[in-house]
Amino acid sequence: MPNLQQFLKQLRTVEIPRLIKQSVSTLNIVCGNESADFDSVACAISYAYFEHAKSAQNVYVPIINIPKEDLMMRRDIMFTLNKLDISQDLLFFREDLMEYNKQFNTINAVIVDHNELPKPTKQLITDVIGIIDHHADKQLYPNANPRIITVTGSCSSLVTNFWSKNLESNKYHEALNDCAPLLISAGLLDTANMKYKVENPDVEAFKHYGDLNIPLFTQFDSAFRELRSAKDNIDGLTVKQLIRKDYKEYDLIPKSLESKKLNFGVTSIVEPVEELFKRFNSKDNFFNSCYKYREEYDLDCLVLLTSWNDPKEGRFRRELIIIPKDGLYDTVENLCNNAPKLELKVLDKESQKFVIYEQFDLSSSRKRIMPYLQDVYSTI
Ligand SMILES: [Mn+2]
Repeated sequence: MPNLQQFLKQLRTVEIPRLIKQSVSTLNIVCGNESADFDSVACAISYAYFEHAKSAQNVYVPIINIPKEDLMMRRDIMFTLNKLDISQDLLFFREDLMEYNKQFNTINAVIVDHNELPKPTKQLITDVIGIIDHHADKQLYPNANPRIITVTGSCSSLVTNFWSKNLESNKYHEALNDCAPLLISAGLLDTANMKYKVENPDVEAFKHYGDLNIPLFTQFDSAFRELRSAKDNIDGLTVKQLIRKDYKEYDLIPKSLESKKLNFGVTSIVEPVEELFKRFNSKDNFFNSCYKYREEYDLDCLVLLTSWNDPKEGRFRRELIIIPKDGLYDTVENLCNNAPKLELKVLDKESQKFVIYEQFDLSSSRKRIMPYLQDVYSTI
């Protein structure tokens, strides 16, 4: 069996050209979500590799659902890929998916770490044939097989556990040994070194990892420290890169058809806005870049979700910053005013431009905030 690096190389240079040459009409892909965080990348690549371990005839192309140039901002992912000697050129991105969409009649996708196709790729994919995910179930694609949607800290744990049950033991262990650095990294980051949001499937997956002979990753404490500092390193990024580093778009659907559907771009950032103002020279500079981004991506509102450990106060903190476009400021501010669960308190605002809230509900990250705001928007 080829190692992970060889597998990826063969896909691009041998397997996909062979399908095209033989005029095969269907391509199978495994697609992570459009934030392309470590979990999504690890799940997509590992799932495809396990399929190959099951049968060399099974061609599944793992897609990282962002433009290729956006990967370098995810320094945690780059860290582990470097250790595996996998360069960006061996991976598959949204550009590749757009190509395959032209070359194949049908694109069937196993989607991992999400359970609804995101806007940017919806029109590129014919059908969803499998789902493994840990987000709230949108009840779509009832015929997907597998269709596993379970609460876990990390979706990577579900991928590991699924294949442990669906692959012969020796094949499973051989393949796991090769993709475990990806799965372990995702698991450690998603659970803060198995201390946070840990559920039974995570515990089960980490039992599998513990026996592997890859000390760089199975010494979990040191691996987590290195990954975390790589992930939080935002030095040298532009505001646009910072926004795109961990980013998702959402449509908020209104209660009545007279109201407007809102297109939100939502990014998670690891520093408070005060630090970002300093980092990008001034508050004005920073916000001007944000306005520019909102225009470029044609958003109704850009939302920044910051979170950090505040050493002065000795606690974890969150902020939520709304930057609505002209004419929608009142609508979005009203939405936040009707979201008591988030415990928002205004820190600073400039009418018709932005509001900076501190968010005292610390348990809600983007994964919970956005479905909640959707609920609120559909009732006001
Ligand atoms: Mn995830």
